[in-house]
Amino acid sequence: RQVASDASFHSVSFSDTDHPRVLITGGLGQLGVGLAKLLRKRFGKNNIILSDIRKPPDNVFHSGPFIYSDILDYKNLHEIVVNNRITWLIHYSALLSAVGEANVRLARSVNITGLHNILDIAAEHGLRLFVPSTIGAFGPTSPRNSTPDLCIQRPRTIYGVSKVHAELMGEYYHYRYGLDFRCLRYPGIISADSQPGGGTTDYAVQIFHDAVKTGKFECNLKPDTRLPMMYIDDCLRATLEILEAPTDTLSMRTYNINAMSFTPEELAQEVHKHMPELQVIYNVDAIRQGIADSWPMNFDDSNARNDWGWKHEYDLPELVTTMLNFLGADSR
Ligand code: AKB
Repeated sequence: RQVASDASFHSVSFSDTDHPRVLITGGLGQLGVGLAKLLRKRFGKNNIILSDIRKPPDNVFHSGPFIYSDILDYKNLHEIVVNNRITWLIHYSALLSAVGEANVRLARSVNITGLHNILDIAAEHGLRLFVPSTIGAFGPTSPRNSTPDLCIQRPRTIYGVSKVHAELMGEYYHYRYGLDFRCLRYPGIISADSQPGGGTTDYAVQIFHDAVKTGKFECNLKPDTRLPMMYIDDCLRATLEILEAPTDTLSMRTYNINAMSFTPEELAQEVHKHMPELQVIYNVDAIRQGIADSWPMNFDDSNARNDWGWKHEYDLPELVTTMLNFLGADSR
């Protein structure tokens, strides 16, 4: 764990030292690039470092600092934090719900062992740490309509179990070591220019791509499966807001946030208003359906609204119009 004395030679150089210096792990997933863009606007391009174990596409590589980081490699992570004088860590690396069930060992290692490295590094260097949690941190014995911040959490996916673990460990480190841990439970996030990977709520992204490309959509959940959802711009803004919230406004360290709840049928009806020719068929995937049936249908985010002023901007009609415009559909 020794860092070479000339390490700063290899580090990304910063022009603006007044702002936080942010490392985003899992940066090439659904949310990292969008969050980096938002944070770079606010804090300066060079203060935000995206990281992942994958090779970035050209446009991402040229848009600001990118670095290789493997959250399972403590030394690598430690060097990055030291060499780049990181002050905020945003931990997006995780396997999502459906893909986690297909690979429990890998999910356990990335989502739990990886988090332990992140927590230790954040505590050791006094970082502000943001870790997203999810509606998936609840389970069949949680109240589903509506689900408050504090209630029974007995998820039945490795993803959910790892996220409850992250919430509890982050809060424990906060109370035990003073770690500035901040956590939002995201609903299903819908984005046009970045694809989610292996989630149960992904149908609500796929429908737009298929509607525009082929005019046909095969849904892997039942038509009446209600889940909380949010447009990506709201999600990224909420993340920036909790990161910037003054400490004395936070009565908790883990908050539900929400924007809307809908079923596949309701989403399809809204898309039909713009594209009446869209064909939707239902071909239910038992694993995904089982997961969705154990998750909240409506999410109570009143604490986020009261404590630090959370307010969503996109509801269902706005979401559908925005997605179709973005994907270049002939919106009527
Ligand atoms: C998933 O479906 O696994 C994620 C989530 C709701 O956390 N999108």
